[in-house]
Amino acid sequence: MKKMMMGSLLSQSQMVLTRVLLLLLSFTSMVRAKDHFYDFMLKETNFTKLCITNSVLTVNGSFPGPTIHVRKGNTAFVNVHNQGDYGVTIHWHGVKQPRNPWSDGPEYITQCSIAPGTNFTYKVIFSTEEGTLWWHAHSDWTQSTVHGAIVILPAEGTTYPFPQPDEEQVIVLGSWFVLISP
Ligand SMILES: [Cu+2]
Repeated sequence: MKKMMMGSLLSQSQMVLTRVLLLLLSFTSMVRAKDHFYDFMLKETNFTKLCITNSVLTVNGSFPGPTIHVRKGNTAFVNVHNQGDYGVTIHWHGVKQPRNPWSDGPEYITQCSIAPGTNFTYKVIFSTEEGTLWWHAHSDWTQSTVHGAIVILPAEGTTYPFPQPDEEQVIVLGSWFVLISP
């Protein structure tokens, strides 16, 4: 009897262990190679350009902000942490995102702004896009400093419809606003 109880206890613990292992395996297979994860920290940062220092809203302290690198058919999860003073959203310019408008980003059209001290994770689905697009804040003047490039390479195993360039360089053009007192 005691032997049987020991045996059933052992098989129960083996079953629990097997379930835990299966759960871990299913979790790791859910994190696909096609998924990319970014953290965007929105915060005020001092920048000096044209001999003038301004405190401007930036992503991860850089201006322009970080470049997102994906392949056609990939998905990017971008967790935006708003450590600034104003509500803000991020728009993924030119990304069609079929049946996923909730991550498009226009403030008060598809979502409320991300309030200071809170965060929001965008699920950015790249379906047919290829080439270089950009992302930008979609809240009043914030887009003047909160923006960056999105580089979308062809799907794995395919190429652009032109010869491979010797080199690629991302250039982001932006404005630097200066307040001039009368
Ligand atoms: Cu736009």
